[in-house]
This record gives sequence, structure tokens and C-alpha cells, in this order.
Amino acid sequence: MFLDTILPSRDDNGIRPAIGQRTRLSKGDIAQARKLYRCPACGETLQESNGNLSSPGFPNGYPSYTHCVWRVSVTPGEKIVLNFTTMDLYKSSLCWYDYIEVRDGYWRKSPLLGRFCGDKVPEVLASTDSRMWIEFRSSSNWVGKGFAAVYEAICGGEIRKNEGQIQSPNYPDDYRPMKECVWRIMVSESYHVGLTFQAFEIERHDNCAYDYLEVRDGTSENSPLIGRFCGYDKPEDIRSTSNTLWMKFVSDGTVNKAGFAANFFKEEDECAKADRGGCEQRCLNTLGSYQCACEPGYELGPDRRSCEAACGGLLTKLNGTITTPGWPKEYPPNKNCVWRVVAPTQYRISMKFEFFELEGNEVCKYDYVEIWSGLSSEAKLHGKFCGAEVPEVITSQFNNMRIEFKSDNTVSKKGFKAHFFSGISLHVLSVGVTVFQVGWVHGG
Ligand SMILES: [Ca+2]
Ligand SMILES: [Ca+2]
Ligand SMILES: [Ca+2]
Repeated sequence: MFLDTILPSRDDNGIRPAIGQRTRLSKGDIAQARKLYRCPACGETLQESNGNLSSPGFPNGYPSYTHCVWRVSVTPGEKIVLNFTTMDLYKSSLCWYDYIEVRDGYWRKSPLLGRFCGDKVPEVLASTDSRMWIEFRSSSNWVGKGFAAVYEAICGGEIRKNEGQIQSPNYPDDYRPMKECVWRIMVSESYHVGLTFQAFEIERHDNCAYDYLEVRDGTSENSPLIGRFCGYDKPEDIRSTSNTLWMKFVSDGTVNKAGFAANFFKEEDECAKADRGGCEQRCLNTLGSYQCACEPGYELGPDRRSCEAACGGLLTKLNGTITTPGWPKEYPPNKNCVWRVVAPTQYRISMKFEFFELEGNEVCKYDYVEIWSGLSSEAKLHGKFCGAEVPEVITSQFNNMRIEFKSDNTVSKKGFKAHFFSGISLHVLSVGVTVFQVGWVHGG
């Protein structure tokens, strides 16, 4: 309970204006706040999806030295279309004295869409994004009408760009009911349109009868249907057959979700071009890019284009041959090959080099091969070899062997060719020394 002490006098209709913050900011509060923060004395921020604005005093002229700013802000993903319905300002050269300026953005330095005065009604203006800045200034005291305009938020539209993002209106907040947005995407000729979804949440229905996103392969609603999507699973990547893609988002009267966000971009099949993307062996086209690949037994080189012989691997046969990659040609630079030879327990593995030629001398700091007994960190190093001297036959301690070949980034030689043999070890001396002779007993 409170007791009125001071009351404003009644207005012309006999109603006392509300003061203080009883219901909302009063006209007096707003005028005070504007003065305090040096805001324009008129204009406002408009956030509805449509509305109107006009010069002070419209249609009975406007006072001199007036400054008004209107900021129109609609939901992200929509554009603003501004339509002047009346234009009657004092006319001057370059609209020097009285004018209205419309800018494509949220502030006074956004790109200028137009500066107007006189009595010619401007053409319809549209923003590229969801905000518009409208500024009115007068120097003269004009007895004409002033100006009036209406605006409307629209979604969708024609997009001629090679890449960009498309969102449902108001994304990532819920879309509004009863929306229909149509986008026509057009990228450079001879390309395709690629579309990938980052987020997707549209009211679910088995046949997408309520809300949906429809995508078609072409320029119109009669083009071949790629899909009608709803629910919470992101649709697969989409690729058009030509350079156009048609999209329509529809929401019904109830249940709104976050909507969708998708990137579009120009896509080409690099693998269909004459140089197949520079791939030496295989070319795999992807949306927005492509990859090279190699035939079995080969792997991609450091340039991700060429293929070089693969190397290393797990060998479980009792005997076989290993060679440096590219054998009998020079091995490639920057290779790291690891072979692991594993034989049954009781067996020992022996490695005999038939040919050996690596860059380097005793130090083996450029290219080298290392032979280890055992596969773990406790493995025993039998030797680190380089140069042109063929190493002696090496026999493993136990039933496995690890051969590691490394080449640095310059100077390549022919490499090596080596044979390995596995056999059961024989204890021939009473002290238990394991002696091994190549090919003694072949396991079976
Ligand atoms: Ca709905
Ligand atoms: Ca591609
Ligand atoms: Ca080298």
C-alpha cells in the first residue's frame, strides 16, 4: 500500500500519466535518459519482424535541428526490407541540410545504402544481414510531411557466393512458428554446390509433415528432390549436380526447435581433371577437397601426392626376404621402416644380408639399419649398420627380431636385401650356449 502525495495533472483525456517506474519507463524517464547519455532525441530500436517509422511530427512537418536514429534488428538469418511510403524533406544539394541515411549494418559507419532528401520516394532497400541503421537529421524547419517507412524481415533469398553459411532464422535460438524461407544458392559455373551441416534440430515427424528442410538439386521447387529432412540427426553431406541448389525451410504453428546451420561451398571433382589432382596413383574426391591414395604395397610420400613403396610390417613366416623400399632402385629419403619377425617359441631367427649399401660410414648418423633381439624396450641391439660393408649374419636371442631402417632427407643409396631364416635352437654345449646354424632344422 502506498499513499499518493504528489499527482501529475490530468491530461486532455482526463487521465493522469503514470510517473516513476510503476509500470515501465515513462516518457519523462526516457527523455531524461536520452539527455543523460547524449542519445538522439528520437528514434528507437525496432526488433519486431515488421514495423514502421517516421519523422517526428509526421505528417505535419518536423522541427529544425532534429536528430533521430532507428536501429532495426531482426532475427539472425533474416534480412530487412525497408520501403519508404512518404518522402517529403527539405531538398538541398547532396542532401546537405535535411536528410535520411540508411546503412547496411548496426552502426553509423556501416556501408551506406543511400542518403535521401526532397520528395522522391526512394526505391526499396534491403540489408545483407539482420540489422539496419536509419538516421535522420534536420537543419530546417520543414512544413512538408517528413518521411514514413515500413520494414519487414524476410528470410531466404538468392545467394551468389562461392561459400557461406545458411541458418534457420533466429538460429541458434528456436525458430519462429509459421516460417517459410527459400534459399537459392548459386556458385561459379562449372562447379557443384557442396553442403555440410554443422547442427540440425527440427521438430521430428515420421514424414516431416510439421517442420522440415527440403533440398533440391537445381534452381526451383520443381527440381529433383535431394531430401526432406527433420528430426535431430544431421543430414549427410549434399552435392548438387550443377552449380545451383534450392533449399526451403518450413515451420508450422507449434513446437519450435533450434533449427539448422549449414555451410555451402563450391565443389569440384579434382579427380576428374586432366592431372587428377596431381595424384600419382589414386585420387579420391571429397566435398570441398580431395585426397590422393596409393595401391596396396605403396604409401603416400611426404608431398601427399606421390606414392612410394611401403615398407616394414609383421613377418611370421619361417623364412623370407626383406628389402629397403623401392628396391632395387635407390631408397626414398625420410623413410622409417620397422620389420618385426616373429617365430614360434624355441625358434631363433637369423638375418643374412645379400646386398648392403646405405649412406654413411662408421658413425651411421644419416641412414642406417638397426637389428634388435626382442620387440620390447628391453630388446638387445645387435648392431647399427651403414656404409657399403655387408654385416655378418645375425641371430636373435629369442624367437623374435626387430629390423629398423631409417633414411634422412638427402643422399640415397641402393639399400639392402636380406634373407631371414627361423630354426629350432640346439643346445650343443654343456654350458648351455645356444648355437645356431642357418637352416638347421626347419620347423613344420
Ligand atoms: Ca513446429
Ligand atoms: Ca572435391
Ligand atoms: Ca640419406
